[in-house]
Amino acid sequence: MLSRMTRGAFILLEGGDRTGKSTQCRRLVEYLQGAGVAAQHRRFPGRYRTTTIGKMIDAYLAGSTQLDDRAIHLLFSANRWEAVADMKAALQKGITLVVDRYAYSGVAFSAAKVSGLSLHWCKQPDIGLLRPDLVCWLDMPVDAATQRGAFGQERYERVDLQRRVREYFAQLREPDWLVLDATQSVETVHEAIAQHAVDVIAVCQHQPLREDLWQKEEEDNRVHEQC
Ligand code: NYM
Ligand code: MG
Repeated sequence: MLSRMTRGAFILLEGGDRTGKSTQCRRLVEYLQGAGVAAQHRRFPGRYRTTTIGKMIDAYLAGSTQLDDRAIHLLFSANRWEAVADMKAALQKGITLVVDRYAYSGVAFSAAKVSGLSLHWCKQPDIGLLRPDLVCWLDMPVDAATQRGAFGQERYERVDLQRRVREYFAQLREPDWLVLDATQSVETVHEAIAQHAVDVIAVCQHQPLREDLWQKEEEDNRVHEQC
């Protein structure tokens, strides 16, 4: 009998700093594995930090190097592009990827800087990347996030910037995002994410991978410009 290959789902958790993304990613991977679903945790710039690009990002975030805002933006994007082959291979093997941050963080953080990079400019290098099957936005007021442990130690962990990051996430939000009140308990947030994740895993297992992040929007813009 021919067995049909099934693919894993690309589940993304996004949000500002200290909103609980890492905790929720770990909880979700544990839950899925416990339910017999092959699942792995990935994070940006995280796991891909071992690359030359990843190390440049690390040095920048730690404050030990300075870079032009555009240059660091492109490095974050390049760090996603260099991970695509590995992510696709895992998904095609049937492994569900639970990913901590992605291109939405890339755009929201760069656009939030005082240098005023436009949303449009920031999106360009990530157009055509793998598109997540589910985006969970862990949202909470910045004042509550800053009260959580160790806030302020890294570049970008400033209240004014985080407020603008939150506004940009709101602008990037698409209708199918799962928006979560991240001030709720770990368990409450986890249950909502887990329920949606299970549904999405079932729905997308026979669908092709989507390699068209922000592509439709870009094409619509072009048509609009030609009119
Ligand atoms: N960050 C993360 C960006 O500025 N652009 C990106 O593309 C990504 C993926 O890195 N403050 C920022 C957001 C965070 C910082 O991430 C480090 P984390 O998940 O807080 O370690
Ligand atoms: Mg952080």
